[in-house]
Amino acid sequence: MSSETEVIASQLNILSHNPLVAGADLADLDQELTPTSLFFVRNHFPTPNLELDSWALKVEGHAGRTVYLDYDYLKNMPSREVDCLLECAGNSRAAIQPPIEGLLWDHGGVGTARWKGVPLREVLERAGSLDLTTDVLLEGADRGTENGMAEEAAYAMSIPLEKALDLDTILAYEMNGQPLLPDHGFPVRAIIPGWYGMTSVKWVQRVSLLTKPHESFHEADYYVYVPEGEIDGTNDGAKPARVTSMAVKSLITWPTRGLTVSAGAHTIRGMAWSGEGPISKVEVSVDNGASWRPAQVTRSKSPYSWQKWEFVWEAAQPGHFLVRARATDVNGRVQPDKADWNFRGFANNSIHAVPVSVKE
Ligand SMILES: Nc1nc2c(c(=O)[nH]1)N[C@H]1C(S)=C(S)[C@@H](COP(=O)(O)O)O[C@H]1N2
Ligand SMILES: [Mo]
Repeated sequence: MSSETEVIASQLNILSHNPLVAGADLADLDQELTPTSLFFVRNHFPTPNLELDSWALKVEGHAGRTVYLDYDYLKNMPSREVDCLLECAGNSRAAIQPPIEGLLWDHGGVGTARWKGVPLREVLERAGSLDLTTDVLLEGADRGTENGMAEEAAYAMSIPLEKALDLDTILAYEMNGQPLLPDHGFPVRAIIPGWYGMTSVKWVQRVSLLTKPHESFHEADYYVYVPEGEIDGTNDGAKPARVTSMAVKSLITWPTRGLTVSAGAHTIRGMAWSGEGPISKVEVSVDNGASWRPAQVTRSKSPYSWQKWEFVWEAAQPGHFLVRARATDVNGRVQPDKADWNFRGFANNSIHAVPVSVKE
């Protein structure tokens, strides 16, 4: 492990050492901006350690047009700063019944950071005409094989051109005011606001204009919603849908699971977000879902950040309680009691429930 990786790993719960996969404690996720030391890491392959001297971003247009942009060049291009949440599509997977395939994330595979970088659009303009382009490839410098892959390949994802041209889609070189750490994609990573984390490709070394989606293993076979009985896609030939935009979700950061508190007033709190616009309300239930009351939701400066919420609970009676929180976004999407099951357990936004005891 590099010393930077050790620092990151020391404050997170490690699900895998190499490749590093590590998540935060839910109780630590109650700030609008997540400190880098508490920001989850999700690597599919070993972390590449890249040297700036020999690094340049390869930008491929159509008809063989290629340009290379080095780190200094990128840093001198017009920059943009976005506060953006990233959530791993597998976050909250451990809570799913019946069980699913994949790393058992608790709820700590999410965080919000301040990212600074170059709009991807500006980089694409260096690649010449976009006329034929339908999708844009983002390829990482990390490579390997994992379960299900036919051969070794780089981690790579494509995104639709429309998403690539959004001014808030950036190639970031800073996280929370510092150069990226190796595990978060140094020197440059993509930030794709509103989508689950898998397309925010780290260690980006190649950007390419495409005339159809890339269909890498991770894009076409892994980050897809596989229903039961359709696991190899041979049933009717239809491909399972890709995982893209984040579902509406809230998590309770206090109380923590199993806590005992004394009777009296307590402030229940947590964070809420959606990939499709701000949160319009969060409701809390302390009576097993029989009644719901509105929490106070803080407004966020950024449309891609999460929002803090709070609810004062007058816990008069001793006993055992199940605290729940349910978020709704501006488009009217509501967090479900139980999210639809899929083989890899992606996008689990089932209502979070926390058992708490109240003593005299
Ligand atoms: N090159 C590369 N980019 C990647 C990954 C990866 O394994 N390799 N993991 C993706 C996934 S699944 C997620 S959730 C986010 C996590 O970003 P973080 O580790 O900075 O939190 O990075 C994405 N970008
Ligand atoms: Mo992820």
